[in-house]
Amino acid sequence: KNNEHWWQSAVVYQIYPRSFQDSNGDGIGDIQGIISRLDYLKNLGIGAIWLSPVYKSPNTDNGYDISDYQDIMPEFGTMQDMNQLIFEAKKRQIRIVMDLVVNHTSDEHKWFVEAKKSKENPYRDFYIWRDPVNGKEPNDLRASFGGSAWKFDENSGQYYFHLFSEKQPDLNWENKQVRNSIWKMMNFWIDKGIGGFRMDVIDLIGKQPDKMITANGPHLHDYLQEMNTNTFSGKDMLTVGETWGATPKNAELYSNPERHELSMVFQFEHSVLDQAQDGEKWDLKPLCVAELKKVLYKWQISLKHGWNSLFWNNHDLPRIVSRWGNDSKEYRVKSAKMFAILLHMMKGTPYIYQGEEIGMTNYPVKDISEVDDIESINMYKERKAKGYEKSEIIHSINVKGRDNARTPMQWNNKKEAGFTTGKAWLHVNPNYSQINVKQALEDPDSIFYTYKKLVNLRKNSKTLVWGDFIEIKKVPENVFAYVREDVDHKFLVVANFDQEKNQLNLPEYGIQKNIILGNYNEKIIDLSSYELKPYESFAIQVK
Ligand code: TEU
Ligand code: CA
Repeated sequence: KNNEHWWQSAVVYQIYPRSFQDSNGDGIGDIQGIISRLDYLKNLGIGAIWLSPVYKSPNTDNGYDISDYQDIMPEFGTMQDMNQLIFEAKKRQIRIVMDLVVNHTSDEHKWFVEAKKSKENPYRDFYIWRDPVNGKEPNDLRASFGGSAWKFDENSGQYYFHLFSEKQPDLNWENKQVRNSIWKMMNFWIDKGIGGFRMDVIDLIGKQPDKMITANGPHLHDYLQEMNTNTFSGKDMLTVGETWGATPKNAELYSNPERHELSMVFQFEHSVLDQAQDGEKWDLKPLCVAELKKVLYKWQISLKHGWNSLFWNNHDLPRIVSRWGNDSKEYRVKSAKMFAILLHMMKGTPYIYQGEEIGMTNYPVKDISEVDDIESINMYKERKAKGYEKSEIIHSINVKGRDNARTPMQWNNKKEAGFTTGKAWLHVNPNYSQINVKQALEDPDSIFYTYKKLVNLRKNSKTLVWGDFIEIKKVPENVFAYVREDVDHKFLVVANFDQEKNQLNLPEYGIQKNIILGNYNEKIIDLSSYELKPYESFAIQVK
């Protein structure tokens, strides 16, 4: 089966520009810094960069609060730098996927500045305004970053709706003018030759706050089909929606090609498995590996007429090797490689988050003064006011806080890990002296080369892109084992999630020699009776 779309055999690399590479010594990553690292990404073999927002922003939420969609944040550079990035990336067969944040704008966006002026202003209905009810908020919807989702505006005596911070007012998608303005902005970027869009909390655009509906509103798919028709249709672009609540059923609605909506979505069913029942992300419970296995396998077989994304990390999630692996000196490399092999041999488009390819880890803080992220800071205030112990709140932040993913990329063992010649905007993880790109490139057995092999394998294997996924059930509970096969080839993939050994007995496979990837570099594996070492993982070409 030949490739229908480039993004079905490519691997995407996510860059959080603030923390990737600084080029002018101000301690903040920037676009020229990214350009200077394109050869590194070419070496890794990735086919596209998902670029977290670089647009003008007051940075309440580090760029996810946009004040001008068609201009670049000065700390990151100029529109010329952006044009150069698109051009230089294309020269290396790397597409640029922009972050589309259109559930809300910054309150400093000209649309909101106008809307706030008066109820009669032509931009008023670009946002969601409501009169007080009994002198209070219209209802008790809560904002993601704490407090009510309704902010009172003295000037007009009305509330406006914001699902994130009060400086991120939600756009009113029921207003056709809003939708047309967004299509226009999207086409401005499409005309620049970008490769696609990642769509921030896109499942919220059909919200109906009066009915307490925030995600999966009744018009969500209508709006996406209208977007497709008016912007990227027929242009073979990668469009991936961030949809926290997606189930396999609605994931198919988004990604079934016949529906002309999106290429795929990020679903987070696996990513909430260490969250206490009915709790928030900060309410912790240990991961049950059997549950993770069930969720990952369910998604692999559920999208008959759709397409999966595959990821462990992003700029909102703690780093996987610390979260569910083992970031100790002894097992960090082994477990990081296990995650890479387990995920990248599955069916779908894999995403690598900056630093994941060298096994970067979480960075624990001792005090809230070290924390940057608005989500963590607001939660700290809220829980402290409710009487939670400081130590307990800081522990939650160290396990699940978003800053864990935002510490600067570790390039070498020099000052500030080679990220900046100045003072980094956020602390650099002290382990940069051992964990950095330079060391990884010099070590043929590094995590980097496991990722590089996986990226290359996907580029050259139709079986990996299109082959069927078949679970192997007769294995220990904490061992993943599956097959990818088509008429031509068959891969067997095994991953031991435990720090303990586990016994594998697959007599039907017997002795195997064609081991294409493995984190213990075994040459021969007798599967009829094999003792898996801690975090051992391998991919074997059986046919
Ligand atoms: O995130 C959506 C979102 O809901 C996350 O904030 C998530 O709830 C939280 O991080 C728990 O992990 C997107 C962006 O990825 C995020 O960076 C933005 O803060 C948010 O939307 C608002 O734009
Ligand atoms: Ca800079």
